[in-house]
Amino acid sequence: MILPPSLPPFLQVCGPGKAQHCDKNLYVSGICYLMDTKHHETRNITTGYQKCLKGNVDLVFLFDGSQSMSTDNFNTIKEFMIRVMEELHNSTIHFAAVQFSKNVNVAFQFNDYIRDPNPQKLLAKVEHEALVTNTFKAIEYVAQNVFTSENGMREGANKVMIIITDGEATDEYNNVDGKSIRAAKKKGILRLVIGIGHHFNSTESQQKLQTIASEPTQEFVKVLAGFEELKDSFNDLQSKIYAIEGTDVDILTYFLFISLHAPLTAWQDRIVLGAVGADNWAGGLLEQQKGLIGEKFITTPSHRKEMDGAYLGYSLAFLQHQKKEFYAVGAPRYQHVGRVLIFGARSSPSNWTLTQEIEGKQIGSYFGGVLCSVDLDNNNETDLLLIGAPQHFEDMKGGRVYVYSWAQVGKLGKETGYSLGRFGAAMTDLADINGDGLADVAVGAPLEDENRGAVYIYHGFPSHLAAAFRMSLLRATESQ
Ligand SMILES: [Ca+2]
Ligand SMILES: [Ca+2]
Repeated sequence: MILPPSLPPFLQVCGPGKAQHCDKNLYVSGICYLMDTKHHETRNITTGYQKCLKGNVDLVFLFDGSQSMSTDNFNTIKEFMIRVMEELHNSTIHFAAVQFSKNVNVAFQFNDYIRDPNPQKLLAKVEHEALVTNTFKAIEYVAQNVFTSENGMREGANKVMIIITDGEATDEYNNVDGKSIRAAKKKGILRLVIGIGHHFNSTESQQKLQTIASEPTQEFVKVLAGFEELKDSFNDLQSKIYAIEGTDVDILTYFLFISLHAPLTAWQDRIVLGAVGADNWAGGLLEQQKGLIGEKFITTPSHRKEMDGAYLGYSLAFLQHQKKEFYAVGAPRYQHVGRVLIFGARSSPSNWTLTQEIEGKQIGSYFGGVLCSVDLDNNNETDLLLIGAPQHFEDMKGGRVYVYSWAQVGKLGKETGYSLGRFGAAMTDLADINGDGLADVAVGAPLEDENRGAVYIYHGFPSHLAAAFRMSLLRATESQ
């Protein structure tokens, strides 16, 4: 449970670990409740929650059986399809599968699946054709001859074609004036493309994949470096399929996870939540807007591959500079070194634009895992942003805090060294504790002194923080 700053006159209580069941799958989507002054629940926020399994999906695997693929890799594709069907067997999804190479070979139709939905049996007789890559011919064939009611397609079902290939099409002549793709579009078939292997290293070859995928193509083309990665792409595919089930085919939404570490806070009339699991753990922020109606997802301008697994939204701080508002958002696993992204409000308060990125320096340091904004002179202008990298390690010192002051990034001073102290794992701006009118800051190092922990106090100056003095928590307790 998290008790974040509240939106008067409410009390917010959040359970970021609240899970949602979809079939046999569990999604940690989280939930927040708003309580009134008598602690009655007035409403709940289940942001990012999606109802599951609202509509039928008829899904065809159109898989490559060309010569360029080894038998092992061909079998990896078969195993992938079997896994998808097994995991999703207790759903409203029906499957068919078609191999393409020189010819189009239907492995099984929807009717076959309906009669006996046993993936192992259905794919048992599939043999690797190992000839050319007639992708366009196959797409047109499937649109016209597999997505038919005679073969078991259901009226009104969402139609999905998953095209798995390791090379570019060798039959452009089968797509004159886009006729092959047009046949699929005419039937309203959503095309997801998985391109595997070194053939797709170049931008040009990736662009060719985009010509067969649905739009927006960045959402419907997935390029994997090798066949091994196919095994790990089930969750991503599943979330895309589930998103399709309840929506128009051209709208692709995200499953949003609010992790146990997700920050949540309220400013003015907004509630902002970290959603680190969104979009393949790239993460992002969810902003519940004024009056708590509607929500906005804030992330990098377009999905960038290097954001996968970055955990954006793990930490969050609100900044004000020259009367403008900013969100500083931590992505501590960004490319393993961590990064802080700063989003600024442009034109209207809810139109957020990425304005700056502050890079971590050391692999595994969890740079940006903790953030703290400091207004030294209490004039509603943020003077410093403290960025914790609690697992930074250098010169036998464990943990480091960087000080960002709009123009530059410096380091917070600390003399003593405890290699595993995790200095910077917790930070907060305090009230003015020494009576000079300037805010002071506390930084925790919870594992110092053989896990006894210590707090460092930094007194505020007009534009910086002074050198620290250390307070051992254990001694503080003993002296009571
Ligand atoms: Ca200030
Ligand atoms: Ca002070």
